[in-house]
Amino acid sequence: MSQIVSEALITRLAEWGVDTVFGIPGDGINGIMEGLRRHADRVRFVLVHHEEAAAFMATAYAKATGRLGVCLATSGPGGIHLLNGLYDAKLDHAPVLAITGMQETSVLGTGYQQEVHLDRLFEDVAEYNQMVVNPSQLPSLVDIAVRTACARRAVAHLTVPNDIQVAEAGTNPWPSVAPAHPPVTSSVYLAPRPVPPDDELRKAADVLNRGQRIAILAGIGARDASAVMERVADALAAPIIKTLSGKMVVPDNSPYVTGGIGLLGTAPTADLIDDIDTLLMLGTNFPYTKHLPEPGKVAVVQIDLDATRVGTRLPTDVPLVGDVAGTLDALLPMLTPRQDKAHLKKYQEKMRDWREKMAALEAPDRDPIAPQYLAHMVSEACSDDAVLTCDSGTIATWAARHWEIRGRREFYLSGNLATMAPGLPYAIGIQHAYPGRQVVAFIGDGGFAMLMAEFHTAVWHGLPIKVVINNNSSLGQILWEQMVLGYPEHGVRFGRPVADYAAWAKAAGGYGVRVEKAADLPGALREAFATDGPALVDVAVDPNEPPMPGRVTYEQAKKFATAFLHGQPHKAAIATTLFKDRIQQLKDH
Ligand SMILES: Cc1ncc(C[n+]2csc(CCOP(=O)(O)OP(=O)(O)O)c2C)c(N)n1
Ligand SMILES: [Mg+2]
Repeated sequence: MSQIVSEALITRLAEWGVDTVFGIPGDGINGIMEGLRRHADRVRFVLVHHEEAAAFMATAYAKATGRLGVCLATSGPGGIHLLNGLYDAKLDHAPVLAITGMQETSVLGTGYQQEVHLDRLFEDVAEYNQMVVNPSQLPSLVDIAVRTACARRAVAHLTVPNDIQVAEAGTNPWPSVAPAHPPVTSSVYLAPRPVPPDDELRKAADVLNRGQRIAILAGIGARDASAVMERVADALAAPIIKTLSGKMVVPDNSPYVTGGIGLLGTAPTADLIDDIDTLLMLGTNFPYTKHLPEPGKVAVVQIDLDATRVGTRLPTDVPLVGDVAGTLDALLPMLTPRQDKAHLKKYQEKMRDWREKMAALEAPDRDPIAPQYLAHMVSEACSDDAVLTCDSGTIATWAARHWEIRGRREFYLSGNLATMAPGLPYAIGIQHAYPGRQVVAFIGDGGFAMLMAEFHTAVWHGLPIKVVINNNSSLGQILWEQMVLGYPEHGVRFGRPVADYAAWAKAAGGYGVRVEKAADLPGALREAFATDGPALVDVAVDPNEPPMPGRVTYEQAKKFATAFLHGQPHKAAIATTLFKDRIQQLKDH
């Protein structure tokens, strides 16, 4: 039996090392599904419930493994559903290939059923974006698409019309008129690991050696550089600040770490940013420039693999384009180790205070359950090599501050798109990549409700993910954002009756439990985490617990008060929470 084009597509992906494709079939990709069926021994198809989730799974797979993630959707609506997940990949630089179907070539342009020109729709999201119109374009277009996705750490998109999918592989139905021949290509890609030349390193070393009060700002681009980064921090007596996406790059209990930056960051980081004269930026494109030092106030050395990112956020004195670990290895011997560690010690003291303050907020005796306590207990329940996935929302603040990076733990969320709902599909994608590892989704009730059907996906694929819902019955993050603008909350609390997510977990064939009392939480988590299959713990937390910035500004407090004056509902409960924290803080001093 001769091969169809879809087989050429799938077997070439297998040659690239692709073993998993997440997606949903449809009449626009029946040929591709046949290709997958014929080669199921090499590439497994993971059926899911929503294409958006398939794209999130491919993105998480790519983020966690560093290898290509692949998702598949039918023509028209299926492809449209992929978009949000693909933008997540684009903005967080995850290499992802999206494959979609297209109407038969004979009807294109006739307004045929489901005729959506996905190649045009994906123009903005995809770095490489092609419709296959001739069988002889494969496998070359697969090679170019995959290589582009890997090299640019971006989204590539191939859309294949129905008739081409089932045409005989390698044939060309048309007479060739130009002196052209399809190129014969290879399924090869080698990641560059550049290290800047000595004279550039020397310039960076000079700036760093001159610095009196230095900080390191590390992003996810520094994830393989953790050991050498700590040695550099030691030599320069420089505390390390971590972006949220870069939370996993250095353990939270490292003596150098001052935790996160920005609204969900720590007070010591905010103080440090005000204090420094020199900033060493490593593998980060942290976008909230308001939380960085005033432009021109500090000397900046920035190391990034991507030349387009160096100098993007702050005026940069010494740009270094290179692999972060390799560049730091080469830079370290040029640095003069400090004898005076006072600057570092000052922030180690501040971090001791901050950790005590966070521990006080994790108090188990609060009722309703404090989200900080929940995040802390999840951290306690997780193994030292657990992977935590998280959603956008207040949930990200709780995870940033109260879920500890230690051992080989990893942490993933939608960093730059900051979309709701990736946590659950991320966990599924990562559990596929690492079957033996503990993978926990710590997510909001709003985010969970968006893609909750994927819990069922986890059950029938036998993926033992654990899902913990920080259930405040609201779009908590937005509630607090509205108040910080001085506006009373509006349209952010979910109505009654409260949905029973534990019942849904059970109905989907998994384990589910609802927790409403703090005393029940440790046992419930222990039992759920000990379950062989997928388990869900739905925890009712205090909806009136604000994710306070590390350092509250006068302006923020004033706006909060304005919202109160203008009719903020639940004033009493919110005031009690704020007041309780204040008392706790006073007690600490
Ligand atoms: C797809 C999408 N819609 C809306 C938003 C705006 N948004 C950001 S966080 C948030 C609330 C999320 O609610 P939930 O998942 O319950 O988390 P919580 O903030 O309550 O912890 C919203 C609506 C978004 N980021 N993404
Ligand atoms: Mg919520």
